[in-house]
Amino acid sequence: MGSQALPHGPMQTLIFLDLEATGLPFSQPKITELCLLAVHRYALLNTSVSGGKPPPVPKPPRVVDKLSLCIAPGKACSPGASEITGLSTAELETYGRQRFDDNVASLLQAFLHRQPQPCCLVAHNGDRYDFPLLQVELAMLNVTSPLDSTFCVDSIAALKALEHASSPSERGPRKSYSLGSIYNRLYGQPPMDSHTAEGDVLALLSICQWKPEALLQWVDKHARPFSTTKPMYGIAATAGTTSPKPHAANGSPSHGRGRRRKDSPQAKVPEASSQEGLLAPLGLLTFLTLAIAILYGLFLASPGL
Ligand code: DCM
Ligand code: MG
Repeated sequence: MGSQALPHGPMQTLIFLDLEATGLPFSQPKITELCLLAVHRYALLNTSVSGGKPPPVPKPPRVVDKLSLCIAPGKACSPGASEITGLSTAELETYGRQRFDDNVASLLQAFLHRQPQPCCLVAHNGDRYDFPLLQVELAMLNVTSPLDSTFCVDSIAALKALEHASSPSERGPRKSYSLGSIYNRLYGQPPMDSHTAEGDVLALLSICQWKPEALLQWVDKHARPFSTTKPMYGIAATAGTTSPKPHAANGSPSHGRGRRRKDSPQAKVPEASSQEGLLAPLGLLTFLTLAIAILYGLFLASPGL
């Protein structure tokens, strides 16, 4: 592909990302763990792709940067989330893990600044889950987003395109594009340490190493600015002191993995403000009517008439 045509140029660093959180069915998840794995595009291209059916799981590049943090979410984990992630709010607090605070933003900033630019975050189902969730956690802080000049792509879309290109005429039952299913399809075995942020990030790296050249071409073409990501939910209800960001209330926030709840407190925000908008002109109209009535009364009572 002609990378010269790209407005941002080829992505120099891919940062594989995975978040664990307090979980469904709660509508406003909070992050319990995050892992970022930064890989230079040439390190990814240098993957030795061996034959075999199924091929062996590729070795991860030797030169990578990794940031993995456990985070106290400040609310309960759903039993299901605790079960699959092995994380509970009580344990995270007992072991002194801190909230998603300004220090996390600074760590992200420092981590990103160490990478050759431009950088692109890659997350599986990132468009619907990881990116909006990370965006809302960052929006709750009083800091400039460390991800303002970073790009992002969803690896589900990438792997769909790559698998389709590799066997375009394949027919059969609808395939699952979950991380575990793709991994199993490509390498004939389940990934290790599923639902830990680091385990999922390593599995994601492995599926992206399946066809590194095609993957990078796809990423360069589809990378979008992270700043275009809408927060997963409005922040007024959760962050008492933080004022809501306009795009959180006006956008169409999604909740959890593909779920939407129309009865969330955020959905009521625009209704409330439109009522307030009506009250002001009504008050003015009442005041003017009264003023005219008084003036008319004075006019009639005036002795000169
Ligand atoms: N999650 C959940 N129930 C599931 C799958 C996921 O509650 N069946 C939530 C909790 C996980 C988060 O989504 O921490 C991220 O999912 P994953 O571990 O697949 O990255
Ligand atoms: Mg995960």
